[in-house]
Amino acid sequence: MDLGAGVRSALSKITGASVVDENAISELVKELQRTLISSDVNVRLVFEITEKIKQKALQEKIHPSITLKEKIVKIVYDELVSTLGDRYEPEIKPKKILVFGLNASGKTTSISKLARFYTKKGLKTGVIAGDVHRPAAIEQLRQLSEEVKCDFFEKGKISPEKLALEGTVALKELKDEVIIFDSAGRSAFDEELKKELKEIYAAFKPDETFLVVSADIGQVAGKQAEEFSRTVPVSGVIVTKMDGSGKGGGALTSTRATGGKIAFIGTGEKPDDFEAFDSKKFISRVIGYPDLETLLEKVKELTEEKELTQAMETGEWNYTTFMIQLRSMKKIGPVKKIMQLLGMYDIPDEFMTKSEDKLKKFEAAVNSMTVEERNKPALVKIKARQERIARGAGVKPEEVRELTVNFDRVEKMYKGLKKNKGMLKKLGGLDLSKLGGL
Ligand SMILES: Nc1nc2c(ncn2[C@@H]2O[C@H](COP(=O)(O)OP(=O)(O)OP(=O)(O)O)[C@@H](O)[C@H]2O)c(=O)[nH]1
Ligand SMILES: [Mg+2]
Repeated sequence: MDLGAGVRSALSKITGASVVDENAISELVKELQRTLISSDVNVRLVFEITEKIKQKALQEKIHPSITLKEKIVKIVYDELVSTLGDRYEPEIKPKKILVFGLNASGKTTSISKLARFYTKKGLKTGVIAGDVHRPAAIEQLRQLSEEVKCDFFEKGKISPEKLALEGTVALKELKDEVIIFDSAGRSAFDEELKKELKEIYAAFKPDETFLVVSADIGQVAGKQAEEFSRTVPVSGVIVTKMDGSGKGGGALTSTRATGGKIAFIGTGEKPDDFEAFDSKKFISRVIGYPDLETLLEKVKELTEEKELTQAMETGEWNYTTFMIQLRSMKKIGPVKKIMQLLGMYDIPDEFMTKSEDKLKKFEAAVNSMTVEERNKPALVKIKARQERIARGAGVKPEEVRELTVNFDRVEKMYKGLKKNKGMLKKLGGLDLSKLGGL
């Protein structure tokens, strides 16, 4: 049974039970233990995780609008998410990336996936064929780079350090912003591999380094991450073949347990079968609870409500709260009428005519921002950043500029409202959906 099926089956015991008592919780915990151990998660870690779940399930208070069963699903979700760590947020900026790992772990495939990923984010990308030992490797990378439409550099069988230097110069001439080096695999982590890796690292001077491991090695992934990071710094681990292995749980948790960061996961052979690791998204899929989305949505709304009220009260907006605001406005319909009802007549028309299309573009632009940009709206004023965001979102730079103008307006509007406390209260606590028919 794979991790998802096991966790789902364990949870179904709770969600199907007529009463959720200590017995039901013990049953859930036992089944979770079985399924985590069978996906090769370290036994000690399994007991730590399930003990926490048990404690929280028995002790934690719940929000009145959440049922006991929902609470338990949420606790299991939270605990598994926290075991796997934060989401990896790739920095969308020019950089050099070195990729390494043992034989057949999926390095070359992952490089083409990375190239597609950064190209989609609006950065011009090129790859260097650094696996000079296996003749077919160069051809494999050439074909993949054609498929994902990125630049490609090779120079046959010269030393990898020379290749790193010459490749960087050549690809920079082509105006490539992201340069990725494919290194040769070895069947074992031996002295030869260490030496070559160190030399490439010193010559190439990468900004990011990814170790590639295949999910089917389970817990061994953690050991490999540890070994490699003693030779060169490892900024993230790419776990491939998550689609075909029952040991993915072990590969992910052991990587985390040894201090590694999971950067991407590979979920198939095609260039798009790849995602920046997001433990929340991943665990949602594993849990697959039919109403999980609704439940998380409910919890999220409670949190968003809080964030929004906070932004309104402090007048401190960022692009995350701004998008929450725009989305909630979309839900409520004729905003202008409501605003007028509240005595606000001077709302700019562009702000009001948020057609579906524009909202989608704004949303795409916000998604293409880095976390820092979302939190520091001033950064989005910078022209180069606007251009990059636009490329990544597939919108025009003018549209990103328009977004910043709207952002400023909303911020200004709420700063104005802040002076008028009564009005702010009305807006904050207003269930505008009830006014939809105005
Ligand atoms: N199902 C699946 N297959 C994958 C994934 N990633 C890579 N593969 C397959 O794994 C095999 C090895 O991939 P490569 O990218 O050639 O591995 P490598 O690490 O570059 O191999 P060497 O250069 O020989 O060391 C290929 O058949 C890939 O198609 C994945 O996420 N899912
Ligand atoms: Mg390869």
